[in-house]
Amino acid sequence: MTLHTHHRTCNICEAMCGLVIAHDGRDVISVKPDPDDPLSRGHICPKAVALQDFRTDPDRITAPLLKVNGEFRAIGWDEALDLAAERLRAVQAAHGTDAVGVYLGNPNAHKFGNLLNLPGLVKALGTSNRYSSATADQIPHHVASIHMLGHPMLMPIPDIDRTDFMVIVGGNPLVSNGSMMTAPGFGRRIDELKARGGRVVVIDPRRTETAERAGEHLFIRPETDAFLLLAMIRQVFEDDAVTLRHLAPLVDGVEALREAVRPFTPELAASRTGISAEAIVALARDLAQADRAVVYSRMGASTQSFGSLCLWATYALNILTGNFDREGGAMFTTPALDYVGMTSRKGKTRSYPEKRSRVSGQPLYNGEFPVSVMAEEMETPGPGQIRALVTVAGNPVLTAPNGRRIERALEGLDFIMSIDIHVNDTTRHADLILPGTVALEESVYDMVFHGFAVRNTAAYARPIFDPPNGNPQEWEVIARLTARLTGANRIGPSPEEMLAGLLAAGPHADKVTVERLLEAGGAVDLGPLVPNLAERLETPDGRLHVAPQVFLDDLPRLLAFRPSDAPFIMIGRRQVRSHNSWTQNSTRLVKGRNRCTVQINPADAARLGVSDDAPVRVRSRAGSVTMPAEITDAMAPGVVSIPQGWGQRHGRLSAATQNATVSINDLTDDARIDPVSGNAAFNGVPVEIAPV
Ligand SMILES: Nc1nc2c(c(=O)[nH]1)N[C@H]1C(S)=C(S)[C@@H](COP(=O)(O)OP(=O)(O)OC[C@H]3O[C@@H](n4cnc5c(=O)[nH]c(N)nc54)[C@H](O)[C@@H]3O)O[C@H]1N2
Ligand SMILES: Nc1nc2c(c(=O)[nH]1)N[C@H]1C(S)=C(S)[C@@H](COP(=O)(O)OP(=O)(O)OC[C@H]3O[C@@H](n4cnc5c(=O)[nH]c(N)nc54)[C@H](O)[C@@H]3O)O[C@H]1N2
Ligand code: SF4
Ligand SMILES: [Mo]
Repeated sequence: MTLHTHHRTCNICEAMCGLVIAHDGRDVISVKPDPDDPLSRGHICPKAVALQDFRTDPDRITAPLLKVNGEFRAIGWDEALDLAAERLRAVQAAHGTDAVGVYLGNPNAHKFGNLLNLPGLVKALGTSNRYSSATADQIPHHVASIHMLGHPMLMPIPDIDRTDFMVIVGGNPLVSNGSMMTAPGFGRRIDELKARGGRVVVIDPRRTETAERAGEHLFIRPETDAFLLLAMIRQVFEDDAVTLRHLAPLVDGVEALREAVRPFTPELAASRTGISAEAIVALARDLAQADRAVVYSRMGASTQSFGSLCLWATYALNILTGNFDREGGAMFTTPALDYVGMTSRKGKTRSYPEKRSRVSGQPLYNGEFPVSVMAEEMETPGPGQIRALVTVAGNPVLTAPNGRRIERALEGLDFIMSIDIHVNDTTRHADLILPGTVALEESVYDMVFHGFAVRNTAAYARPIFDPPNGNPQEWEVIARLTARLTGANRIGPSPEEMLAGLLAAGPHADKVTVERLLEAGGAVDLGPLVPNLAERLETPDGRLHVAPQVFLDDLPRLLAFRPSDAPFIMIGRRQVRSHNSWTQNSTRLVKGRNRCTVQINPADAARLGVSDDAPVRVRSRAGSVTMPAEITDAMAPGVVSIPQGWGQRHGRLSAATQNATVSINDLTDDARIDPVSGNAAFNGVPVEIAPV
């Protein structure tokens, strides 16, 4: 047996950990962290070891499956691709191009072959009914970037390795390994920050793993973060502590911002957030006085009713305190494959939102509608109604708000086709499933997350194994389907050829080529983030906008906010040993106790007469579930937390967990959105709880 050593980036989550994989050409022998990786520095999590399980998963789809009389049966590739193109075109011929909807799931963001080929497929379909996990997850970030910086993907990234003071609002990077902030080994990064004499303060209705490690935590009532952030901005003005530094010549709107935040006194914020006015003032002062500081907001701040206001206020705080585009603050990457540069909007005036949805008029940004409107767009008759759906690596029945409604809507469609590795709660409704390929069968270059990383690096690796059954790689499935739709007689260049061209056009073309990355084995270091906003800024007028009207217009809605009188407010959480809805088939990840519990504060549990591990019924406007309670003082009183990603109801995907789990999205409500972005408010759901 010959042992081979293979370096590659793990592409399950955004952290991009460097792996060293030993294999014999047939099987993986070991998966170890790469201590020399300049970004992950020897960090991995348990999911990396499971990469081999996704390949050998006995429940994986390994041939195209066609549903005949309610049962899936394997068919050949040519038949499958012809049929897919024929059926999709037939629906469009009968009902118009928008009658085909497209949903692109989260794994696509991590698969560069898909990222390079999906735009062609979407263009061939020509539909405006487009959705993705990104429109479940992060529209407020894009909306803030569009209106303030001019480009949806130009993201301010916390320079955690050089900051002295970090405020984390609604993110749990110790578990998630960071999002819109690729920062593998976050725990070590917190420890190093503290060892430099710095501080990390976590704002969260749950005392999270990150809060424990940081050592400083403030409980906040769900969905009230905008009050806190705007009161902090007000305090910075009040203290005359605004310092724009090198950005002063670029910034517009400071006076408008000062006016806009006037009503947000520390006292008002205290009454809404549950954090004392003194603590709010102190937090603002500590932030303004720290030499290098940064505020970072994620899921808890963005997937809630005031998500856009939270992200705007987060950017604004970093700008006003002189921490934008500056070492130790919020900075901008210079990735070797520069997606922002490739899709530059400099000098182009556009109006936003680009469009509004047909049924409820929700905004469209970046060419994709919020997933919160997907069900109504399938259910509501009329021109433009979705009558057929294409999903690629997605599972909206478990991951979109009010997933049961999506499931019912799927049952009414004329045709569904999916590219996936599993029959899951969504693809089981498909008429046709084309098998995708998994990480170790594909080459890997991270097109998206280098753009969000706390350090500039680049890495590329080729596949280790061939796909099963002589199947094509997933990018090729997408390309071949596209060719069937357009009538082209050949497919375009391979992802590797495209990558070579894109790297050659990027800012590190002298150092980073496909050959050099292959030679290097692991990741190549391109250094820490550097101040570059003056060149990166993409607004049509070349200015940095700190008070765009779209956010100011939403402030009356915030001021009108009153705490819900529901007995409990539900929020979500992530867990180290699962990734969204699809890693639950790896026994090594799911074994052990049932982690799908509703966490509840001891005083609340006592009041309800609920004991630890006892089943409770959780009910919302959208639905109800029964699950075990987990009593913990990590929860703020009146708030309960349910993990996302569970509730697999079909096939071995559910059996493998050995436990009856529930989907949080049976409870979330597609009517609860942030109207500025249309993003679902997954957090802050009013619920009732009763023992069963
Ligand atoms: N309540 C609540 N809901 C949430 C969230 C939350 O925090 N709370 N989080 C939201 C967020 S941030 C996200 S990103 C979304 C995720 O939402 P989705 O993208 O819809 O869900 P995933 O679980 O990532 O599903 C991915 C699907 O891809 C398939 N898959 C995995 N790997 C591959 C592959 O290599 N190729 C192919 N073709 N298929 C593959 C899996 O079988 C799975 O069916 O969920 C959102 N939903
Ligand atoms: N292990 C693991 N890692 C993952 C994933 C996974 O499923 N598993 N998913 C990946 C994906 S797709 C994403 S998008 C990222 C997400 O990365 P994160 O945003 O870091 O992930 P979450 O754990 O959802 O963190 C959200 C936090 O917000 C808190 N919260 C809820 N509501 C509120 C509120 O109103 N205000 C405040 N201040 N906080 C609130 C929750 O208690 C929780 O701690 O993680 C990625 N990494
Ligand atoms: S943290 Fe993310 S990238 Fe790193 S090993 Fe785990 S799943 Fe892979
Ligand atoms: Mo996500």
